[in-house]
Amino acid sequence: MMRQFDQDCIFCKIAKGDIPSKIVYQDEFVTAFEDLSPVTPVHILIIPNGHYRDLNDCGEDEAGLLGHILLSAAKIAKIQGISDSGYRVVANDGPDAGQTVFHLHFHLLGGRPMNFRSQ
Ligand code: IU
Repeated sequence: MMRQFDQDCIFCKIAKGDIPSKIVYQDEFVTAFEDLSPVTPVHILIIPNGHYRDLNDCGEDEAGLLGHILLSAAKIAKIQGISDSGYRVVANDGPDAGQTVFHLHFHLLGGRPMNFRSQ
């Protein structure tokens, strides 16, 4: 069962289309849009359409949804032309990771070489 819309959440509004964004992929379960402050040439955010705060807010019921998000990341990477050059999928969960928006999201990063230990 998909979680409900949170009227105070900016990413819920983006998924619903109430706030404009550059959506690059959308289906029944997820929405993917360009990050407003990209750190790499390709920087897409992939979010579940339902509201989950972070990974801690997910349980076994979300196993399928989380798998779908990762498969969507691979699909979007292909659409963006970074499948072969490579890409990173990152979730910042909680304060030490620097999470700033509390609607679960995965960063799809690519288009240039990245160093895991410096960023
Ligand atoms: P976080 O650190 O994983 O929580 O990053 C949130 C990201 O959401 C960050 O890269 C922002 O640039 C991005 N973002 C956005 O693209 N559009 C928005 O309206 C808001 C944040 I608020």
